[in-house]
Amino acid sequence: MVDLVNDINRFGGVTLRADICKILNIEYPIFQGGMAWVSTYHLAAAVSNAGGLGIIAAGNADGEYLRNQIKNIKQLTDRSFGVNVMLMSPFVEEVMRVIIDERVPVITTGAGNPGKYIKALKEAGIKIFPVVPSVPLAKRLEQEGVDGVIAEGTESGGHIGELTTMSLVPQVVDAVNIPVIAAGGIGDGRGMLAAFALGADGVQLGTRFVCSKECIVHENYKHAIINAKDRDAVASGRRTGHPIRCLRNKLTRQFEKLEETGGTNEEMEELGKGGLRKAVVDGDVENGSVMSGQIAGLIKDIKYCEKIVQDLIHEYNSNLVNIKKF
Ligand code: TUI
Repeated sequence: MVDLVNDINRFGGVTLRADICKILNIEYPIFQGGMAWVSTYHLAAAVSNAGGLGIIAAGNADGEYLRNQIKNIKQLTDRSFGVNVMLMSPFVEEVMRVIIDERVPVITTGAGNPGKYIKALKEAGIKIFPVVPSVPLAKRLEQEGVDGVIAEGTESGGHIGELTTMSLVPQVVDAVNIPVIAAGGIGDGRGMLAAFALGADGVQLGTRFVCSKECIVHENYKHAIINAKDRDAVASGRRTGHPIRCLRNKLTRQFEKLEETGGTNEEMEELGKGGLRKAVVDGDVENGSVMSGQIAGLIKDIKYCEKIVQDLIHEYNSNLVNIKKF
């Protein structure tokens, strides 16, 4: 049974909504996106300590890397935290074993269907929140027993689906009876409020948390986001079936050229190889993959996670009272 809270809906009636804070033992319904190479224990611990759900990304790393990350986060926080599993990783099986072994409280998944791992995770008492880019996958995973879904719109950074957050979230909310977390294009309290207006029970933010003091990405990466304008986060490789949204640079222009000249999927893959590491670790924001959501243009500063979370809540509440009634 999920915990429910009463909410007065727009017709004056009572709507039952999931209380994600109670379910996950967190203070605010704010997830930090699990971003490969970016979401290390430093960032995740800071977000959890600020009252949100900090999430370590396993990315393409192996089980030993993840075990070490989990050990470190446990030194920095007593609060709940999560791990994001990138389902295309060659190490997914061992990563799942470490998650079960270490009794991680909650996992999120991305870039695939986590169906075959659900039973073992549930038996270990681990809560599962997969990212879904569509209604059918949300419904299917609800039937398979996940605890909630993250409806992620194409505004997000990194690997993306087709639908926008505005279209996807209310359709998923209507299709399932489990908590829905909205992701994609949310960077401040107004975005959070909009997500709740669409029926979401929580929000997930990635790009906003990249520009935090605690995030370990190279300073060049953070400044590339801060300097980005509204149309600078572009999607490459839609034709391959695995589109990736990054800030426009030499690499995205090479992708564009390859797409125009009919390059193969293998050529696209080869071009992208190692690109995220190049940007995150080396700070090469011209030749690397500077994964970022469309909301980059809104982000203008580097703040502590505590401040990011507090500002979100303050902006949410102040905008809530300013919204016009008809
Ligand atoms: O996973 C993400 N975003 C990511 S993963 C990633 S890792 C990486 N990629 C390239 C180079 C280096 C590292 C970067 N960004 N977001 C969650 C997400 N999941 N977006 C879309 C999906 C998704 C897509 C299809 C989820 C499920 C799905 O299901 C297909 C199926 O099998 O039914």
